[in-house]
Amino acid sequence: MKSNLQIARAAYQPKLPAVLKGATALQEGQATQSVANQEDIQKLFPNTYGMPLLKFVQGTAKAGEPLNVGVILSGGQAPGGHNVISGIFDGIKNINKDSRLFGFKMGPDGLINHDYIELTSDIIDEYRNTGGFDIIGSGRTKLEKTEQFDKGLIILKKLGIKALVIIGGDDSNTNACVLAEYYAAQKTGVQVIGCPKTIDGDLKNQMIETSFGFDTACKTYSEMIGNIQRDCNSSRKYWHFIKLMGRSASHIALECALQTQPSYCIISEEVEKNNMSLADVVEGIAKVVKQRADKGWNFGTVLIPEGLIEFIPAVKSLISELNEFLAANADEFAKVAKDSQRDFIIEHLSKENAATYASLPLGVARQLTLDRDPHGNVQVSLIETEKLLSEMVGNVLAQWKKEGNYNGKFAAMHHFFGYEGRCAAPSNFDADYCYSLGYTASLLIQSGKTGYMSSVRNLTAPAEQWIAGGVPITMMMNLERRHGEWKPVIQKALVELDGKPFKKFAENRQNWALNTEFVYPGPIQYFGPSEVCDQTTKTLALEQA
Ligand code: FBP
Repeated sequence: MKSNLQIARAAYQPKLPAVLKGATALQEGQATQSVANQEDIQKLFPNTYGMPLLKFVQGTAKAGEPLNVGVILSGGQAPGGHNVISGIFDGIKNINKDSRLFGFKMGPDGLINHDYIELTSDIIDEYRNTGGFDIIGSGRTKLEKTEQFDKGLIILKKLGIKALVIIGGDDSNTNACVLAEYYAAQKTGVQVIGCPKTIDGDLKNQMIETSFGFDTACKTYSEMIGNIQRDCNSSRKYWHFIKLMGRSASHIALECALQTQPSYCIISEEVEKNNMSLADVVEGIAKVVKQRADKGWNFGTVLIPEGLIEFIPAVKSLISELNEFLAANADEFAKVAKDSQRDFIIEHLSKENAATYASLPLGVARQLTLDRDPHGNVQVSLIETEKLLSEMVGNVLAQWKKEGNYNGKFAAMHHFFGYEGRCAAPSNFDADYCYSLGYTASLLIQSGKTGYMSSVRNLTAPAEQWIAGGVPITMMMNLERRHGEWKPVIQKALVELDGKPFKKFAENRQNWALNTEFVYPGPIQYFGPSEVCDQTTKTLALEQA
């Protein structure tokens, strides 16, 4: 059964850039280069390196051949994935009504294991403008071995698939790039196109203004933070420590801070730049708790980016040595009994890193030695930083109390907002943006392109004026250490400390800390005036201002 909102939402027709509504032609821009390590990246991607930027402009109508297309949802869920798929579907059907779309199930595994479903109009209509990735499911398997590519090719050929669209974040689009290169080198005739997804907001650059899902996820978390702030401003007895998803970059925490004006917000990139220790971070929070207590306010909110721990320089150096050590000594480490693992690690690390490791609370230290995800990332969502920080703040305050420097009350509540927002029904912005990304992907496929990411820009203007095209994925690549080896990967976009969103936050945070200036944004609105329903994130608005 569907709610009335779901029924109304299913009928929503996402907006498209004006240029995509009629016949299009492709305009080629300048040849491109990778963001770093140009020579190495060119050597690794001889067939897909240096391609030009692409932009769709008005063209003349021509009959299109039917296209069979495959699609994969890859990595963490992000609101709007279903609209990318419906955009591809409508795009290829518009090219030729006999075109067909196949969805590979549960991420890249579906391609390797030949587990797929044909996405017909009945299925697509069920999922238009809905959140989640459940239409075909998602997964994090890394596509990197030629056996995987060859197995995938068998099913692609069997289904007559001309192109595969990989909807994913930086790691998954890295997969898309590697696959595009391999299929081009093997002259398979199969194209690969990427679409920029991730709530984390760290897949962005000049040509990709934002990844989809960031808008809806941040608005959903900000609604919940606002509700908590209203609660804590009503009872005035708790400090709420709220951890927010965002594995590496702090874009989500920053955007939520701009939307809700909390008492305190940590930005990991600033912690790293200022070479702060965990104790420094804790002291920063404790000072604000004390300043507010001096005013009689024993309440407030602290926003914590999920990736914080990896940005504390001492911990970062520890993780990088641990990664190398664990990659080289996996078998030996697996044989060590659980209760001896801590000592084993301490014995084998350099003196400085061993000391950092020994100073970490047991749970955090243990998490750092557990399995990485398939892309080599520490699974930071499993580290309870919100509890760790509040406990440490409590200790500092207790000490200050003993010394007669603090006279307040400190009671903490903990929250982790991540999964609550990743499958929310997409905001109008994400519904429109995703649909346009999918539609653009279908046109890139028709134009015979491979190794491109679908790009829709000019996003703070009305959708009519958005610019659609493609950006070579190799342009975003650099080399990074993964699992103890140098690998080509898409460069992550971290929060820029000289960027407008951070500056706006930095100018205001003192005021938000010392004067309760909470904002309660309320829930996402789908129907109503444009200034209520179609606003972009503050991050995007400030970046484009
Ligand atoms: P992507 O980078 O794949 O978009 O995933 C982002 C994310 O939501 C992070 O914010 C979070 O750390 C991670 O996924 C959690 O992953 P999982 O759902 O696999 O536990």
